[in-house]
Parts: sequence; structure tokens; C-alpha cells
Amino acid sequence: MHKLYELKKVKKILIATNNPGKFRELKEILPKKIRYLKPKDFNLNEPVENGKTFKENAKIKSVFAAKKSGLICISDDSGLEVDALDKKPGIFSARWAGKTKNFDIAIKKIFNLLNKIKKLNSKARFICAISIAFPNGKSFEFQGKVEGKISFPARGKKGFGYDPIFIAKGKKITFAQMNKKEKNLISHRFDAFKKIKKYFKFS
Ligand code: ITT
Repeated sequence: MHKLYELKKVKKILIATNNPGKFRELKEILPKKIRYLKPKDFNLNEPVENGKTFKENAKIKSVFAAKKSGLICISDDSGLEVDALDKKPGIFSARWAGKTKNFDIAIKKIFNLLNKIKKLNSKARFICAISIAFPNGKSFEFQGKVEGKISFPARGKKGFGYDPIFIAKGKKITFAQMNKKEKNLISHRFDAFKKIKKYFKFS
């Protein structure tokens, strides 16, 4: 893929996520001129995420939404890889929080598993695959990451998901203690977006 795709005329993009934390961060990172819509603006249900990788799952979500809405869609499939847990929860990061999406439960689960093996400060990373899909079914996937470690007790109230237990390499505070600008500069999401910018020119 060598071409630079010009998306100058694009006025609306559907961000195909039902996770408010992701929607907020993607909107902060993406070009300001565009109007961003949500799946609920089109009464879209969620496709089954049965991919084996972050990129596959991101593609499933963006292609589904682009075909249904007729708009360019951007999706994000992301998660936390904890080295001492063989890179779990990985693509199952949302599912570890259960149906109620309670991340206190998911964080407690990580604590219990790491505590058992005395590796509470395991190396870890956040991964983010962003997919951009067009109504004709064509899509492009880009993956970003941020390396760091797990830290207990959970600290901070900002951000979402696993942010209270993740400290990026070279930092002393968790993602949940950082202001949004600070997180957005180093996040896995921004790392993936930097790659998109090489191929897609929005303005
Ligand atoms: P959509 O599929 O609707 O986008 P989801 O929350 O189900 O929403 P994923 O399947 O990609 O999305 O799950 C990723 C999970 O990984 C997410 O629920 C978060 O808990 C976690 N995660 C991803 N990025 C994160 C971040 O920046 N900070 C903290 N946790 C993050």
C-alpha cells in the first residue's frame, strides 16, 4: 500500500464503537473538521467479534458498519497484554469485565492471577488496531502499541478500562492519572493513528 488517499471531501465519519472511552479518545486524535457519528445514530447492532487478532476484529467492526451506514467508518479493537499471563487478556480484554463491563472485576482478576505468581509488576502493553472501511467493503488496518508495566493498587480516575493499573515506560503515573493530552500523545491509539496518517490525508 503506497498510495496516499486523499479524503478531503469527507465531512462525516462513523466511529464504529460502543465504548464511550474509545469514542472520546478517537475523536480527540482524529481531524477536528469532520463530524463524528456513533453506531446508535444508525441503530446498528454489534457484529460478532470472532477474529483471532486485533486487526481481524477491527476489520469485522468497520466493514460491518460501513456497509450498513454507507459512510466511511473507523473502528478500534484494542486490549491489554500482560506478559506474565501469556499476553492475556489480549483480544479478550473487554470480555474479562463481564456483561456488565465492570472493570473493577477485570482488574481484580489480573491482581489475583499476578499475585499468585508473585509478578504484580509484570511487563505489559496496550495494543490498538484501527480499521478504516469504505462502503464498498474495502478496508485498511493499522496497529499501534505502548509498552509499560502493571502497577497495583489501581490509581487514578481518568481514562477508562485498565488505565488505573497501567504505567507506560518512562512514566511514574498510571494512564488513569494522566490528563487526556498526556495519554493521547503516547497511547497505543495515537500510535496506530500515526500510521493511518501516512496513507490517508483528511484535509
Ligand atoms: P467496541 O467493540 O464497541 O469498540 P469494546 O470495549 O468491546 O468496544 P474491544 O473489544 O476492543 O472494545 O475491547 C477493548 C478493551 O480493552 C476495552 O473494553 C478496554 O477495557 C481495554 N482498553 C482498550 N484501550 C484501552 C485504553 O486506552 N485504556 C484502558 N483500557 C483499554
